[in-house]
Amino acid sequence: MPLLPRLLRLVRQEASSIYCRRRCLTTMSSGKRLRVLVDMDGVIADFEGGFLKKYRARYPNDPFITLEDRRGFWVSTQYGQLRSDLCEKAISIWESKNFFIELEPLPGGVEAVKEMAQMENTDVFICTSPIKHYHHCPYEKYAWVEKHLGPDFLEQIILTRDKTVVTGDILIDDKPDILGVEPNPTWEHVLFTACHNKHLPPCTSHRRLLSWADDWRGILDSKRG
Ligand code: UMP
Ligand code: MG
Repeated sequence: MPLLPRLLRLVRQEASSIYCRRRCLTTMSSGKRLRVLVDMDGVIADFEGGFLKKYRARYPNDPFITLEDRRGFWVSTQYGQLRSDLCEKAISIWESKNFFIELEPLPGGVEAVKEMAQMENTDVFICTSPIKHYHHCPYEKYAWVEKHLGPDFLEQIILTRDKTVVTGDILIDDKPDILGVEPNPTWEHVLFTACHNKHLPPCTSHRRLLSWADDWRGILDSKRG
């Protein structure tokens, strides 16, 4: 590698390691840092909108479900109920190359996450589940974060199919039931409203964030010691 890019990389690595050490010292001295886990699909990246657009383009003669009529977290399940062959057709959309990287950001999400990351005593992680068809999805999730949140945010990505084993104070996520091997996750799940969950009855165990225009700052403040 030529000298200048190598030097730039070293400077960036060193800056990042100084930053990590500083954050670690703050945590040890006060223990007051807030750790926020932010989901990607359905929270900052428009999975449902991106799916519907590409599904209709690829299968113009097949029935589809409007976002208004979406019910239940699993798109493939609802399409399978519409007609059994549509389950596989739905899956073929998000298994395709460029599906995840081309998702549009949801309104205000990128700005909110960037603002959160600048807040004092606050650590933000993008906590997202990749699909098991791994050929494109994990790579494209990293590329999406780099494109919309910047290269420094690559440090903040947690790819996991089990979010219950990740520790944090808050998990902002559109999936109503987040289950895994840990029966008592450390985080409070704040349900982010999406087309598939907006009809669910108010649930006493979840606070909701209706959109990024809603009071996310207040929710974070409520968790600070
Ligand atoms: N997903 C499916 N099937 C569906 C809908 C979504 O496999 O019917 C995938 C896409 C994402 C993941 O990779 O589920 C959702 O991730 P989280 O937003 O829960 O992290
Ligand atoms: Mg999600």
